[in-house]
Amino acid sequence: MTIQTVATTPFAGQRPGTSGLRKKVTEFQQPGYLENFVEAIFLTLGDCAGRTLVLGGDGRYFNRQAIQTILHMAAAHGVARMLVGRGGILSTPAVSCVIRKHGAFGGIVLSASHNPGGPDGDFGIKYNIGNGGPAPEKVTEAIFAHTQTLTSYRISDAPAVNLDDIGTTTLDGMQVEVIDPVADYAELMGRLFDFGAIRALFQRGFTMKFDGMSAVSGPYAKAILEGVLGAPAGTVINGEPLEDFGGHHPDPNPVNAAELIALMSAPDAPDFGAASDGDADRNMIVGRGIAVTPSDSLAIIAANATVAPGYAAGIKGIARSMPTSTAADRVAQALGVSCFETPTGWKYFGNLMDADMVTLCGEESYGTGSNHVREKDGLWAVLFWLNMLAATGKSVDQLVAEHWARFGRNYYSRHDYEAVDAIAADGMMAALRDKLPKLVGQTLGDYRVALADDFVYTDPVDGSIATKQGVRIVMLDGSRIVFRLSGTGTEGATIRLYLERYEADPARHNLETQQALSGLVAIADGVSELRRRTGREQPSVIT
Ligand code: VG1
Ligand code: CO
Repeated sequence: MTIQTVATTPFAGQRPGTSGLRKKVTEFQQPGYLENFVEAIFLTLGDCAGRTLVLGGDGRYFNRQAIQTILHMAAAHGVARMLVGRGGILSTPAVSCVIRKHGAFGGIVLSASHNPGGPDGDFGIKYNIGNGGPAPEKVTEAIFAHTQTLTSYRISDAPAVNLDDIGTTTLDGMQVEVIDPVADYAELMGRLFDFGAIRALFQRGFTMKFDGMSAVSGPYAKAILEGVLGAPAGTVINGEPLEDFGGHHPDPNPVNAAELIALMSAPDAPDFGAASDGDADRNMIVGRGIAVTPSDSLAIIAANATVAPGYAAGIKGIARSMPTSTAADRVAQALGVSCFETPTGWKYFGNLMDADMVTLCGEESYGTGSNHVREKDGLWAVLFWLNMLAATGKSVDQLVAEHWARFGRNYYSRHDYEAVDAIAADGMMAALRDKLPKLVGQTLGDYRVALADDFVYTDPVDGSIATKQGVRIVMLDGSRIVFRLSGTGTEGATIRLYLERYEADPARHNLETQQALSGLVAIADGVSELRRRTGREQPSVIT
């Protein structure tokens, strides 16, 4: 044995946020920083003898180095077996899939997801539990508590493990199995969707572009779309994972995926466009000249779910994060199934899926998924859309227009104010919370306030309670304004303002979104004093 015990002191600020610990790469490069957090994970897990863990990341800068550190610490903590993606690569949904398929005890995902990468970018780490999903708050809080008190970490000083060839080696008695990062995931997709119908669609000349944004979805999309489904070579663009994402900001929205949006608006646009994020759990769906909002995408998938073989028996229920539009609620009602409203972050969906209360889940932040794994899943959503297009013979814009005609349209937008002064942002939220009791019954612009609160969630399965999950102002007609502070940013504070307005009348389904929401935007600024308090005239990003 070559296990070293290294003395260390706690770092402040290692509390996991919405989706794990995310910091600047430079912060992670401090000696002991990553090691402390990983030690805290192992202290939380306890005895690891006989256990299997899964390990992989989105390939961003620092990924390879972090994988080696974690392997050497896992060996020092007596883990029996580690399943690692070749080259240290595994998308977030693939980690979830591999944990479940191989009955692993849990897994570690290295990603800062949609945050930029490279030496000056961000890095992240999170722990997933045995159901394949992000650790619930009681686990992340236990990890955080350990980060504040630990005094040493344990690590093997054996040489680095070869990660580039599939096969099994040992590291201080621990088995390291390097696996194909795509195989298990691709096999699962083949069981959920009608690959025959999608293959036939491509054979008929259907055209598509999938933008991997030089992040981890590329290898998955190439293997499945161009490989298994026979889409022409070149269907996947920016398909090589790069350590700095080729300078892309791998967040699939119309602002960051401008290249794809331009392609889809050109006269010779392909039939279908899609993009994914850094760790491949997000998706953007684009038709000719139309980007589908993630909230609508969830609702449309729910309404058409039975076209996919994996969902032919119908869905049990839907869950959406609180700020996500209520479009899915209308579908759930029509289907006679339950719809749950959870706090932001995929970890809140896990219990509902484990208890078989919901099949589909979604977030307005370009996240959609189902109980096939316990993470949101970008390529899964793209395949679902392909399956719908193949089964109905309709175009994206036709499916969207017909959905609105049947259920009405939920105009929806999110305004982000990034890297705002943290004290100003906290001050704004505190002042808003103080105002809430007085808002109910007031008339604001064209609206009457029906409900104003700070969202509290009681998990229906284990009764755990999450407080302060976002200030919401709900109008009598169901229109909503929601304010939250981001839990994934690494600079100052990011204020997210979510806006929603329902329109039943098909004659008014083609308004420009920002125009349709301008009344709510004015009310939001009036109530929060956002502009005055932050000194920002405009959001940094509108999606
Ligand atoms: C954001 C999104 C949230 C998502 C989270 C992780 O969190 O709003 O819906 O679950 O990112 O997504 P926040 O706290 O910054 O609003 V990912 O693709 O970065 O794992
Ligand atoms: Co992501």
